[in-house]
Amino acid sequence: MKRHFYSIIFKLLIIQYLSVVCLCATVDDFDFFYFVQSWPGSYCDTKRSCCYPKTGKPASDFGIHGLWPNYKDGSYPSNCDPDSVFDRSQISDLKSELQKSWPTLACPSSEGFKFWSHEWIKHGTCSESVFDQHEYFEAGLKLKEKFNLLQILKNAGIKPDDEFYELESISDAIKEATGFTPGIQCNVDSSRNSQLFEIYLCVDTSGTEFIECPLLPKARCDSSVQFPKF
Ligand code: U2P
Repeated sequence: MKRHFYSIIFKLLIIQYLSVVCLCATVDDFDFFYFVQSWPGSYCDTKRSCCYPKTGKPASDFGIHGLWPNYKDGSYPSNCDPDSVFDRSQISDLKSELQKSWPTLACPSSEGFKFWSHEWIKHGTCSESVFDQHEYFEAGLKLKEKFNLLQILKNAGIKPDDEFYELESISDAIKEATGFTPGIQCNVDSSRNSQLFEIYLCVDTSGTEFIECPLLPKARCDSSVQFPKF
């Protein structure tokens, strides 16, 4: 009788353990998000150039590139749900905000749905434990509103005026204003100048709170970088 009792308790403990493991596996399927914003001037003045969206030239401001689930070891999941389709009707209420804050500069000129579809399918589907498609784009828009990166840089005397600025002073200005160390990526313009291209901030797995990055992307920037006009 006693043996039977212990066997039931043992089985219950196993079931409880397995349910905790399964829950963790579905909730914690990545470690943090990179929230990445691009400078349009640096996208456009490269050899490849760019195409303004059908709505016209975007504002002279950083635009969202993506909200990317990442692992602490630097790798990242992608294209996580082969059954997920991008449904543009689900974000029709966000369309004008997305066109303003998450614009596309890829050619040929478009409304933006192709870019948003790519970001959802490649990255968003890896955060389906947190966000559905609408919530994913809404989260990106809300994160952008929390910090005005361009204003932060301007306040530190760093302006998109084709001048060169120390990479360290760009990073320090953002750290000072946001409390978090940014990742900075550069690209090169058609004259091979290293220029400020993308700013990475990290966000917790709920997709709402900025955090210190567990890992910064490796900067491929010169120590002094150009901040092109746009
Ligand atoms: O850096 C070039 C492209 O690689 C993808 N990328 C990079 C780092 C990372 O942590 N996650 C990631 O996805 C981006 O691809 P995209 O989303 O543009 O297809 C980035 O542009």
